[in-house]
Amino acid sequence: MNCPHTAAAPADRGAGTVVIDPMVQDLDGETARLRDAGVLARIDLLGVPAWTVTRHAEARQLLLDPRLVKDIDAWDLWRSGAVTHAWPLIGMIDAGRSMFTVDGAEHRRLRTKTSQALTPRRLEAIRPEIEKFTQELLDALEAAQGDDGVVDLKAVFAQPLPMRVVGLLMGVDESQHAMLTRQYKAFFSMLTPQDERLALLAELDVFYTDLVREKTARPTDDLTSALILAEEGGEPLTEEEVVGNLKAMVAAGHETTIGLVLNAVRALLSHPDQLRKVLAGEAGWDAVIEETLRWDTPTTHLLMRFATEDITVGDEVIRKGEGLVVSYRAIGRDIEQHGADADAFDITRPTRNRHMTFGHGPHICPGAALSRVEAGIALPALFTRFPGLRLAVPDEEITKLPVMTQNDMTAFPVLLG
Ligand code: STR
Repeated sequence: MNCPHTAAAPADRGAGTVVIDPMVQDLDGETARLRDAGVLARIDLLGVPAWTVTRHAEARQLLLDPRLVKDIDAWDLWRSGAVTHAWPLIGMIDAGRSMFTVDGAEHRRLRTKTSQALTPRRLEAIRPEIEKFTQELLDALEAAQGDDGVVDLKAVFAQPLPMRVVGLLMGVDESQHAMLTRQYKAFFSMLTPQDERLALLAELDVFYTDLVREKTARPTDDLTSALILAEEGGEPLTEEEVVGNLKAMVAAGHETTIGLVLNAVRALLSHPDQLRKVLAGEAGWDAVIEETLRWDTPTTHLLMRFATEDITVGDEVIRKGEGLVVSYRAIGRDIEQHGADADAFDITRPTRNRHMTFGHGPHICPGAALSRVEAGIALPALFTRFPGLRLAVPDEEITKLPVMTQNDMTAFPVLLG
């Protein structure tokens, strides 16, 4: 086995190690292998060993366990120098100080304003804007049809919509959206050489720091400005913390919702009986959204947490200093949680709301309600405007991007009908 990033010998990995494929050539096969490897499975991430949890109940428990932390300095492989910035996934963990990387009381301090800004009630205020963006992008879809009628639903619709929404929320000017889309695409792609990835992350840091300084000088009514302004009697966030939160919000807000919208469209087009039910009003769009979140999770693997003590899970022990990934795709397919037909897409499934795709515990996704609002607007608007929407290629020809943590497709060519 090739392990360029650690000194650990392959023999240390154990026989049951599932090697996560950076090219994402067989996501369903890999998910099944993870499930078969156990509740807690050993995985190999580009030569770096870690644990992953593959079951709903145990993940829920671990996500509430204060002995697991986000602080990279709790990772033996990092402290020993075995993992360095040469590892292509380091940017998923060493992402600066933010609500994504800090735990405990400090975490609450970093996160409170963001979660307050993203409650369903507060989001009602921007619903008209999301509807407007959606209509504009539906027009753009129509205009972008090639001579053969084919148009890429990803590039023209599913990708720009979440970027506009998170841009509006955080106060990122539209002139920067194409740059951010390009940078995040390169950040997530495993085809990007690591020196380029580190360079683009440094560029993004400069961009976000400039933005925070500008908002400090001239606050507006966006969430970035709110994060800068101190709570009455409270301690303000530092510049680094505001930058960290802003980075996390833009990265998460734009990448994951693309997956949710596209995966839902794909699931419906490949399950016409279920699409018919929704269009006939026999099932709601909320059912489509929740079942898509469970069945085809936007995040396949969430990196990473570290054990500050030995933690026993069934027959296995996560040793102090070892890393744990949460494999949300495998968790969504957990038979114990969702029944023997967990691999089937079924919007009428009784457990469809009982998924854990947004995580659990203190770090549960603060943008969950926002993504549901976005998908809840985008999906019905798309199928109302284009009731004859269909794939322009056979479903098997849709390819995944070479991204190890997100479930994202290269393109989604459709005919609007
Ligand atoms: C990308 C790089 C960066 O600058 C900041 C962050 C922090 C938030 C992370 C984001 C990352 C990658 C995608 C994540 C997001 C939080 C939610 C999102 C992991 C590392 C998901 O895929 C769930």
